[in-house]
Amino acid sequence: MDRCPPSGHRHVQLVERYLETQLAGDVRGTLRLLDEALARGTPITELQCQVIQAAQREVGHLWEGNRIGVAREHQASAISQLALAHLFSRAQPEPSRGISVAVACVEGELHELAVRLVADYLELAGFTVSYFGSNLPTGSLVSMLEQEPADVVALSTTMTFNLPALRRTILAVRERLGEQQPILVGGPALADAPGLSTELKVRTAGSSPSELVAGVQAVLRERRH
Ligand code: B12
Repeated sequence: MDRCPPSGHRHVQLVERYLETQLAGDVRGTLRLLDEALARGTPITELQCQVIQAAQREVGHLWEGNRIGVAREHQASAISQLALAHLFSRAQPEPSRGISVAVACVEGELHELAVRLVADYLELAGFTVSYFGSNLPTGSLVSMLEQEPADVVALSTTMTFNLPALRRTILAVRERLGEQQPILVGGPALADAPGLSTELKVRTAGSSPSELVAGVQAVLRERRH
């Protein structure tokens, strides 16, 4: 499966055109760009990872530098959300691995696109994904997992100020579902908490499709030992 190189990759021009149409608020133009790339044989994971994810990071830089306002960022991100759904509907998932993964942002975390991508990557790689989106109250997650257990729980945290919520969620899941429940954590905030995974006995994983799949496999292997 493809890795997700941060820069200097072969889709630089496509990222520029995607950004341009996205920032112009041109929904159909953005989807057309993706369809044209698909018709040229570009793999869907490359479009998700090396085009849409790369463009979103650039949107962040523009926003941070006050070169676009909040309304433009919201519009651009909404277009990327639609673009991901568009690609998902065209993708052919790998055969089922018979492994279920519950995917959610911790309580208070609003960065849904990150966790949407995680869910899409895993689903297309053959995992059975239950996707719970952003800002999931901890109690609701735990009740849901009691009703519908998942082989792996994958939790996303973008903002550093949501790390206490991540900690609470891990502790609540372990309390109600047992110490053996495999938990995978990820998202930009984890870079600010290097000791957290060892302390709470969870596993972190990177952001590319291959790193995510390897993360789920590793956390399941660890449970068996
Ligand atoms: C869009 C956006 C928003 C939107 C989100 C809308 C949506 N539907 O998702 C909204 C407007 C809600 C928002 C709000 C805020 N945001 Co914002 N946002 C962004 C932006 C521009 C893009 C995010 C995105 O889509 N990234 C693309 C995703 C796909 O990439 P990713 O996050 O790296 O995800 C990958 C990995 O992290 C990993 N991963 C993620 N989760 C998991 C989980 C597991 C288990 C694993 C293994 C891996 C994994 O895999 C993912 C897929 O490959 C970023 C810029 C950026 N650099 O990302 C800022 C950014 C993250 N936001 C930022 C800020 C400051 C905020 C606000 C505080 C702003 C405010 N003042 O209100 C709030 C906080 C809201 C909250 N409580 O969570 C800062 C954070 C800086 C920091 N670290 O402190 C950033 C970096 C912008 C910036 N450069 O300043 N934001």
